[in-house]
Amino acid sequence: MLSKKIKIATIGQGYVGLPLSLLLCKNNYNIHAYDIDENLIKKLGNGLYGNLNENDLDVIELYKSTKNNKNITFSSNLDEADIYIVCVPTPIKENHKPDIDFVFSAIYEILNFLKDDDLIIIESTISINSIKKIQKIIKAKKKKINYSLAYCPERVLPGNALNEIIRNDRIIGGINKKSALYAKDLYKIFVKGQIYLTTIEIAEFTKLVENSFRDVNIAFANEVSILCEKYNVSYRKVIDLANKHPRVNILNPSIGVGGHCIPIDPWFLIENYKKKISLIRNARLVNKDKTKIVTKKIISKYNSSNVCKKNILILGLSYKANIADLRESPAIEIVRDLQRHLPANFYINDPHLTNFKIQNTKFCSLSKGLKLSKFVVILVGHDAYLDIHRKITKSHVIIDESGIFPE
Ligand code: SAJ
Repeated sequence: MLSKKIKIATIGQGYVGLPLSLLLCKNNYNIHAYDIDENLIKKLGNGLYGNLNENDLDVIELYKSTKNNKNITFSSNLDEADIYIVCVPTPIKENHKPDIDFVFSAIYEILNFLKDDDLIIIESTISINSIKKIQKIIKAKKKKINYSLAYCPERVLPGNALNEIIRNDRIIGGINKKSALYAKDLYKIFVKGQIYLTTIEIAEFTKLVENSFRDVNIAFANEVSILCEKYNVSYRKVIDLANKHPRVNILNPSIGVGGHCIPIDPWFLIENYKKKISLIRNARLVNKDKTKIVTKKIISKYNSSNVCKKNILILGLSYKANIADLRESPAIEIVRDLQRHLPANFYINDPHLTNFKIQNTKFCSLSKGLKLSKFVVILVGHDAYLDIHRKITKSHVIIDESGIFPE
């Protein structure tokens, strides 16, 4: 059992870092919750839960119950600790090159405090061999320090964060056995799933392979839907029946793949072999292309439709159903493209979004939108639209790209 005297600094209070800080605090550990975003820290210090997804109600509850706890300090300055956990974003650059500068910056900050026997954990998604680069940075500045370093990639599903942080199995790669075992002691505090210890390289690969697997499988579903539509056959029925086979499990076709992870991590994985590796690269392109195909289809249906086309109602804007997260949302791309091509007023409904604006569009309630617009496009299958077929009239044209509207 890890001593309660240990001080833990979490770096990055996003959808991974904040629940982690709160969980450790709830377990009576002393947490220094650090983020460079001063506004976010002000919010968190003032009882507002920052960037949390409204669907992660359990995280919000946990925040409310821990915010006055003396064991947690929200700060925009890093402080000295015994364990540092890095949970910062790692985007890609324009040319699909991984950008892990935030991780390196975090390491440089940690170096100001690093002492013997400290543990550094990286949870952020990183490219292969990043940990080796981190070791070099540390060696160059603090050659004599005897530290531990582990890679424990996050597996949190936005919209179900707390549950997954606690219940999912975890992979821990250590630069040596001592590092892996120390990190395991930390995760044992709150992880109810299995904890598997391995090498750094295997852990680096595993994280990227998980998300690439999902991307490739979504691409397969998207290609099936494209093919079925060419033959005017219901892809939903085909996939439903194919999935009755005991070894077939096709995912859901969509308007494309959004979020901060799945559209990005395959590029991390194939970073140095883009020309040699075809399936993973092509899956990425299939999923990107699906968004364009959907846009073209909507434009063509709009042009051939006879209903009043003054107003268009778009249902759903987030990157997937039932969350308020807009990162890399294909729906936003589609709306912007439609605006360029169609001479209509755009009304948008998304029950999960407040305070979000797209230029030259109006947000409205579902009932108002249905009153104003006869041409309706469902982009994201939020549960709130499950009974939409009961709310529309014969004068509406529904283009359903979410698979929620009864066939
Ligand atoms: N999607 C489909 N069809 C499907 C399932 C998803 O088109 O059948 C689309 C969604 O609409 C969305 C995108 O894929 O646009 C990604 O959604 P998701 O639910 O598959 O995944 P994320 O990005 O929310 O979270 C993923 C998870 N990874 C895996 O399931 C392998 C999560 O466990 C990771 O922790 C997270 O990435 C991450 O941070 O890496």
